[in-house]
Amino acid sequence: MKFELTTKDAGSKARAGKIITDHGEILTPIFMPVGTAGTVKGVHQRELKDDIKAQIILGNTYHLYLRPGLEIIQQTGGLHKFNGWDGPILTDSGGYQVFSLKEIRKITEEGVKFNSHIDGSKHLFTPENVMDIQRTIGADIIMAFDECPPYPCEYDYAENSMHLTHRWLKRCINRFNETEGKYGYSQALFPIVQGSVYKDLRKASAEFIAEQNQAGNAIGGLSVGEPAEDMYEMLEVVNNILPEEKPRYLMGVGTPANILEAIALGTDMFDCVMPTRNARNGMLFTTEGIINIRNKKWKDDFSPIDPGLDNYASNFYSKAYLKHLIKCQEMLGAQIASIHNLAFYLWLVKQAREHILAGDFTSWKNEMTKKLMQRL
Ligand code: PRF
Repeated sequence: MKFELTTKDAGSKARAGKIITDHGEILTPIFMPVGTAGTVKGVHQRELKDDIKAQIILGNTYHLYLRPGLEIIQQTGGLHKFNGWDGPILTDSGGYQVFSLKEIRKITEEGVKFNSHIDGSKHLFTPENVMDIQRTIGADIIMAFDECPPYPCEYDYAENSMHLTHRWLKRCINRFNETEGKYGYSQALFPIVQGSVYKDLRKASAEFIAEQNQAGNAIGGLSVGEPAEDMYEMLEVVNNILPEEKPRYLMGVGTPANILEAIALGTDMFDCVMPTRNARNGMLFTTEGIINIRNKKWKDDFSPIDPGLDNYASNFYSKAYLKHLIKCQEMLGAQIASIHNLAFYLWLVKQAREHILAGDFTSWKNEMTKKLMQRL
């Protein structure tokens, strides 16, 4: 994997760049649709590619390891072959998912013992086996095994947890370096900064992560319930330390406004379930603001979902029709809404990139933020 920095914005820390993987190029800043179980829920690969114009999608180690399991994925030649998406893929390490299991997990120095949410069976994730599992899944970018502390979190817990994440990272890097990709293309490992909402911990973590000299770096432990201002403050500290010549990935963030602010603070990659999860509940992000499509005001609005986007689904279907589908819990409703919201997120980061290149990013961002968060 390689990263080229194309342009730095004069009025903010925003950057435009290009990530080059063996499965294709990614123009940054970028949003990555979440495909937890090897599928972006409700969206065909052809729609992802041609309608949404996704450049990279996510998969998740925890879910893929439990189902369909590594044997099937290895047998088919990796996740790209299995799901038919031949563009870049990133897998999260499973740590975050395991931690959200709460009652059914135990953290030790060795790793995390957990019970499957599917059948209760017992499993152990360690930094080593999580590297092996991600080698087998075969994503282009794989994530280190980390602990994401909850919010709020006492200083002592956050500090100990950060050191554990750092020790685990060393073990991840050792295993990663001892092994190689199984399917003939290369993989990059991104370490993850932690440290909760404590500036000195974030600084120490970012310094440790930067020293590991991997191809890119990630920022975890944010957007877990803390005020947005705290998240921006942590991002400022961390992005000042993480090397400029490598991509910075903010994990699990966020609203359109969060993403624009994080771009302004020098972040390049994002993922979040928000566009697809909210779509299934009828909440649409549009170029004019937020729509609750279940609201009766849309029942006879036959205008396209969002003529401000140039993709098929957002222009072909009317608001009234989508309201009807969602109201009746028709599968097609969830599909159209998911495609639309993802197309919007991809449009947003593309616009951000174009305004960074054009040199008017900050004024565009300020106008856009006001518009995007208003409810229509
Ligand atoms: N760690 C990992 N994945 C994550 C997070 C994290 O801290 C977050 C936090 N927003 C989302 N996904 N490994």
